[in-house]
Amino acid sequence: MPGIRGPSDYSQEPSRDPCLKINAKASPSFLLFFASFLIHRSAIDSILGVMCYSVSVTGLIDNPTKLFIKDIKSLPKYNVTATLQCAGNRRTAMSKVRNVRGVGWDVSAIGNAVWGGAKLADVLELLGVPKLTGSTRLGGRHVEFVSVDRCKEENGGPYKASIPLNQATNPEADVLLAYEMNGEILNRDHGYPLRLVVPGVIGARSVKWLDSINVIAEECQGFFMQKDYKMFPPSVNWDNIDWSSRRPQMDFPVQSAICSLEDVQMVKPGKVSIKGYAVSGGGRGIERVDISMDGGKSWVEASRTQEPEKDYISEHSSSDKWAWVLFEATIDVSQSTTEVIAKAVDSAANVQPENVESVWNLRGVLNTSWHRVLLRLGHSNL
Ligand SMILES: Nc1nc2c(c(=O)[nH]1)N[C@H]1C(S)=C(S)[C@@H](COP(=O)(O)O)O[C@H]1N2
Ligand SMILES: [Mo]
Repeated sequence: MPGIRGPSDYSQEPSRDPCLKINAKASPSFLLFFASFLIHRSAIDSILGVMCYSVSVTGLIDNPTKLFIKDIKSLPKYNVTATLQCAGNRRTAMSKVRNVRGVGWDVSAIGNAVWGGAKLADVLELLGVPKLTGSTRLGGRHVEFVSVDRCKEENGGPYKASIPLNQATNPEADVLLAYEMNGEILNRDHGYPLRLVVPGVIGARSVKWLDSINVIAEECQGFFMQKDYKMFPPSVNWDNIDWSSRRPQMDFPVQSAICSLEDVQMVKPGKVSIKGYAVSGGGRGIERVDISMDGGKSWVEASRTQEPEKDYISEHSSSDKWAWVLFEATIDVSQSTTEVIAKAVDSAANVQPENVESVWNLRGVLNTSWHRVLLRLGHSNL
């Protein structure tokens, strides 16, 4: 799979917290990227842990309280199929234009799963905050999620993020306090025992290992909201950056990537199958994916594909609201073909930008430029 170039024991990944045992294997197939994590934790561990665990809900609400997993599980359970995408997905291609800071992700800092849990809107309603509320009586307008993991960017404090209260209390936004992933208990890598899942929004806001939920007046002042994950124009550099001039990135833009070919890929002239994913943020589904072999002068439309027995790209018209769409096209590679390009269009007719230069930014986030894979022609008798 392109983007997973390191060994599957993750020894070349960023350093891990000691609590996180290696319990995952990289899948040989990108389609199974998220679905293939293996749970090695014992059942007893999970039962004991989950009985003691609670999340405190505090701040500008009338009834601050502590919620246990049983309280959260007593609310209606929803299964939401949603793609989590790191804002740094496809950063490596951006760093080829000019240096950027951040983990060198290729096209695989993304995954799709069925998340099971309670809707945050139901949890807040249980505590007296009605659905579709913009502001509480005490002036709360944002909901902050604080985790148990400590990070150096917060000077040893916890990882945290917030979303607006009107999104948190909107049942249609499908924001979940998730305790399951793909029908299994959430594993530690993905936030056991409880994580936030904010569909359609960059992964950084889906806080894992929840410790507390605070209803606050202003958006969260944490590092990853205020000093990271903001979209700057190409003119901003580390000398003239003013973090306070931009708002935290929330929804992600329309994105697609070819996953069946390496960049650069040796191919023989003839029929070549192109497969990949396309997804857009903010609840916008994918309208279509176009493929070009002549630098964008002409395009053919790819078709949607579906993994057998997966319900996320069903016939249902809204199944791609939060989930990726897998696409496939067969192209005819001739001696003159040098590059294959994919670009997606979302339901609001937003299109991926043509060049990475136009979206370059110093943190290397949101590289949604046309995905280009270089081909190197081999001979049929090789
Ligand atoms: N507590 C906590 N939550 C977190 C993070 C973190 O470092 N700590 N990383 C965030 C980022 S940047 C991303 S992209 C997603 C990744 O989710 P995953 O590990 O389930 O793929 O988790 C988010 N939630
Ligand atoms: Mo991320």
